[in-house]
Amino acid sequence: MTRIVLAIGGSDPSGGAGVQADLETLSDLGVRGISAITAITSQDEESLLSIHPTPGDVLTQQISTACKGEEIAAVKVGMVATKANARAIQWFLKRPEVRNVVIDPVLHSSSGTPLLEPGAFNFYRQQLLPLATVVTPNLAEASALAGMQVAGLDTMSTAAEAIHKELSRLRDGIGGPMAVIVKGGHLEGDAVDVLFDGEKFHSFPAPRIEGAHPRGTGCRFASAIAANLAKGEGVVTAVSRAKDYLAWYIAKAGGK
Ligand code: PXL
Repeated sequence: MTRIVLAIGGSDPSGGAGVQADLETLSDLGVRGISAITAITSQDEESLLSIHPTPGDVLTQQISTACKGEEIAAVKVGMVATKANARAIQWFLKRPEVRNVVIDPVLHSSSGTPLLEPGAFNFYRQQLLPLATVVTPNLAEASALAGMQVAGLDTMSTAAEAIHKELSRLRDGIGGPMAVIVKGGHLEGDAVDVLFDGEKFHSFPAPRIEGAHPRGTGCRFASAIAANLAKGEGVVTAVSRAKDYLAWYIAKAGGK
């Protein structure tokens, strides 16, 4: 049976990032992707021209209709855009049957444009993120979430533990394992990611692939984790295989 993964995020018409990249990844990994759009963006490799958020009730309708009668094996959340959307997603993630939730805490585009309205940050962090099974901040997002400068392996571990601690405290009766993985893709040298699952640290080193810097690697990484969780893999295996997928994707995009 083909597993179904719901991708919630922004539309990127160029297909480099956003829900289009999510659906491509899910298809590559042999699961069926369904989707709900939080914002319509106009962008390509060079620039982000506009962002038009979806009203919260329209997002709720999309999620309800996409999931009607379906068994959802995993959910991936990317760009959320507004507080109204964060509320709509929170409502959905609190359903008892929802499991395997991967949240990529997208705060800014690669060019620095906010992809979450600043007034929504506290709600997002306190009400939405604790509903995740896996959270995948990059260095800048980990810095914002942990309230510290994250710039190397030591600080990545400290931040992963601090974010995990805060989210565990806020989980308020939500069971099941939770992991925070801080992505080191923007560091010099090897692309090492650091995961903390509440008990142990795991590091995922990967040689840097020179020559290619495709957009949307964060979207694809989180979607690949969601696809692997949907197939029944544990978190560490799901992340490790998502790294393999990303290496393949970056090499295909022109890396060496
Ligand atoms: O990679 C973050 C991201 C997520 N979702 C959308 C985006 C971007 C980055 O530009 O445009 C829609």
